[in-house]
Amino acid sequence: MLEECGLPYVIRPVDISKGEQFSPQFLAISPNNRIPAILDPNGPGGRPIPVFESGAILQYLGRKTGRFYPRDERARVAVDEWLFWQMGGLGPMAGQANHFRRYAPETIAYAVDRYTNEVNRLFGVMNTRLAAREFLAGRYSIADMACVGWVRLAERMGQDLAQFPQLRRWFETIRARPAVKRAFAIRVEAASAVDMKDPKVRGILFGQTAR
Ligand SMILES: N[C@@H](CCC(=O)N[C@@H](CS)C(=O)NCC(=O)O)C(=O)O
Repeated sequence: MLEECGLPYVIRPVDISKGEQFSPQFLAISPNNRIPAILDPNGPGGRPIPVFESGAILQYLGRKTGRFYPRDERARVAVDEWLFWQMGGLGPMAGQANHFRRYAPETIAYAVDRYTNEVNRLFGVMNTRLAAREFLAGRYSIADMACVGWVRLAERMGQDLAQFPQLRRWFETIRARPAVKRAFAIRVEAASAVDMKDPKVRGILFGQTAR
């Protein structure tokens, strides 16, 4: 969204494998100890504003810039539907599929099947939706931006886009956008170096309870 809108930004990596998401400074911005979060120095009234949760960030930037988030109520409802569909469905289910397929200490067939099938079902819902329109809510919007990252990782969730021709066409269209190319090219070196088998890392990421 930042690339699409040409907004200047600085990436401040939060190393969640080292527990940086629990620092008081980060929790003041993102009380759920999760990334992403933003700090807009030029928020409402010219004062800084922190925003956490990717859907809230996208809506905020959409309202701020007037781009990719239509003002017309019917069009906005359609964008919200698909944005919340991602936040409550695709994101969490794909996250769990990824977890049980790649990170669970032993293979639990029931969990792998449950979440792999659910991602397959959700990809099917998108595929059907995209048969009659170019993008999820008609025109390219923050709803597409919210979903594309998970579709990009289809293989990790045991999915083959060949089963979903409309979804693949949508993905190729979005991936060809210059702003998306720039965003997908961003690499945070420390992130690729994390050893997900390290017991310390696993304890921080997968052993969380209430604090
Ligand atoms: N619903 C959140 C999900 C964010 C999320 O799950 N972030 C993960 C990384 S992909 C995280 O920060 N994990 C840190 C932790 O579990 O402590 C959103 O859409 O912003």
